[in-house]
Amino acid sequence: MTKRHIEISKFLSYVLRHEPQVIGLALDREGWADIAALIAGAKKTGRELDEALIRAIAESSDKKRFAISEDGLRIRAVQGHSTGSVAIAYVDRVPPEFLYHGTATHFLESILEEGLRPGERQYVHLSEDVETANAVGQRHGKPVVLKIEALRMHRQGFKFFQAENGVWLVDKAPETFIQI
Ligand code: HQG
Repeated sequence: MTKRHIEISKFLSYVLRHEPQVIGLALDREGWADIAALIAGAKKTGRELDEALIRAIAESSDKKRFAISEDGLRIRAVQGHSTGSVAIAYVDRVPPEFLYHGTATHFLESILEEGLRPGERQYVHLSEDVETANAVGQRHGKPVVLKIEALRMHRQGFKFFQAENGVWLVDKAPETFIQI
């Protein structure tokens, strides 16, 4: 990934997860955007993209953030959405006994009081390994990894989903299921 690739990857995350309207892009309920429309919209903001570049970024994305449709015409972010126009019909799955959530120490007090909330996004994001969670936490400050009793939550009726890239999603995680 070159610096330019990273910058474009962030731009793709922004329009495919959060603000498609800033480039006049339409996402369907499953989050798919027409690649030709994405290229045309990006051009209006001064970004010269092409199909090969978009494909290269999707394929080299460290977290496999994006998926390209089988016919090669559409692209979507596989998770991380905040836009209300997208409601991906994830299939619910039985989670492993524990999942991890990386956050920053300055959020701890509030999290231990009210549990994990999705914030701007549609879901709380969890990972299967501590390393990933730690990296996610670092984005916000001094990282701390929380251990979530996912299977116990599931047994009590919470639905868990897993995106194509392995990230686990849940509506919320009450404090009683959180260990530091
Ligand atoms: C925190 C990245 C106070 C939460 C990553 C987090 C991830 C609370 C922040 C994906 C809280 C929200 C998502 C509460 C939660 N009180 N703070 N009750 N409940 N929080 O960015 O999980 O690289 O929306 O702990 O890999 O950090 O973009 O969520 O610190 O999978 O592909 O509120 O984004 O993926 O922050 O990150 P975010 P996140 P990408």
